[in-house]
Amino acid sequence: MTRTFIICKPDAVERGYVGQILDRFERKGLKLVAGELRQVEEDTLARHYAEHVEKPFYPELVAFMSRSPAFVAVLEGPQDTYAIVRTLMGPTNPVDAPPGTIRGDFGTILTENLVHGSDSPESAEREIAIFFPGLA
Ligand code: 3AN
Repeated sequence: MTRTFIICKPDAVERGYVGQILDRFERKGLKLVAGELRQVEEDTLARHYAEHVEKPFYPELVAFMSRSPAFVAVLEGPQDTYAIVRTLMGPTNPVDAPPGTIRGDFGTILTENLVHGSDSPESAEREIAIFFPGLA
């Protein structure tokens, strides 16, 4: 089995889409192995988004991600779970996200794009260790 890390971001919680987002992953055949509604603090975001800390959009990203609780979770599937999740999410920019994907169906804004999913097995391992150290 392989695991990946997801975040239903504050916009998804505020708009009431967490259930529908999890439903898509579960219908696909992925299993929820951990999950919690959690206020994500700035120092945790700096670790999670280490590759973006110097980017011009980082302050806006942190302000958004910490404005209200997010639903953080770990999903499990037989193989390539991170890639399956990324396919269901759609591209980062909702402008490019096709209908049928989470971002394509629910999103219009680049920063407020509803969901995060680890972008590789290595990222999944690193991010699970940050958010669910007991699972690592
Ligand atoms: P993804 O979430 O698709 O893996 P990343 O890791 O490149 O995308 O970006 C992390 C988050 O940062 C995105 N989900 C989005 O909210 C925000 N972001 C990425 N690029 C930009 C950008 N050019 N302008 C504003 N926000 C951005």
